[in-house]
Amino acid sequence: MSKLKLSYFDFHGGRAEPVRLALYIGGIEFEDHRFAFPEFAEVRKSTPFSQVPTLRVDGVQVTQCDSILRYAGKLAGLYPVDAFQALLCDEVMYVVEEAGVKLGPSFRMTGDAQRQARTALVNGSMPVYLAWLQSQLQAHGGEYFADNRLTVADLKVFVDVRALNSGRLDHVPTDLVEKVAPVLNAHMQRVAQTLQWRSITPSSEFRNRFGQQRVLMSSNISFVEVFRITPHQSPT
Ligand SMILES: N[C@@H](CCC(=O)N[C@@H](CS)C(=O)NCC(=O)O)C(=O)O
Repeated sequence: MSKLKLSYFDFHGGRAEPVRLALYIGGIEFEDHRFAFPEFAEVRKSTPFSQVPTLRVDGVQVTQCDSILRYAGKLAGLYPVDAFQALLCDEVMYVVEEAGVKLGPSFRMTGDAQRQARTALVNGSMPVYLAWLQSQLQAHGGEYFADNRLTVADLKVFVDVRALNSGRLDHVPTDLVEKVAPVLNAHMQRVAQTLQWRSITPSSEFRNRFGQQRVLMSSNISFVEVFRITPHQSPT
């Protein structure tokens, strides 16, 4: 099996967290290289676009979080084989990614500028994409976004909704999701339960239930870590 090294900030959110969760759920061994924010200046020098996350696969460096997430999903049995279901999965991932891109510049702002930028999103594009996600979920059975089972799309939305609810994002009301798209909060709980179940369930039983094909190997993410929410913000 390939040797994997995932590099990203040491916090439980952002663009690498769904990848960590997918690998964790699938029992795929990987080096979880986390670094503190002040170390980023040095880390970025070794990346092609001065950005993270990056994944090294047998030493070959790969960028772009959704490409990495799809790869992790394939390894973990969390990405649809069916082309149409894969399309639905990709669509959801891209919508969440685009929302993150819109939010990104506000991390480099402070004070009034940040308040204005985020308030504009809260009153503009955020409810639109949250309501769309909710309608997608409902249109495809109400439990998962694609393939009638947990996929990487669910993990991407899970991390996003958890961040919006967390209070870590100044000027984003913690009840925004509940007001605009409450079904996403129920979905978040469902995914959280899956992660909890995974943390206490022997690998063979877990694979039988979730159709995993790979043998469980050790993982360096603990359940406690998965659910810890760090206080500082991501510089996405
Ligand atoms: N298109 C890239 C975007 C990566 C990205 O913007 N990463 C952020 C952290 S979450 C970053 O490194 N920002 C620093 C910068 O752009 O200068 C991806 O999908 O991975």
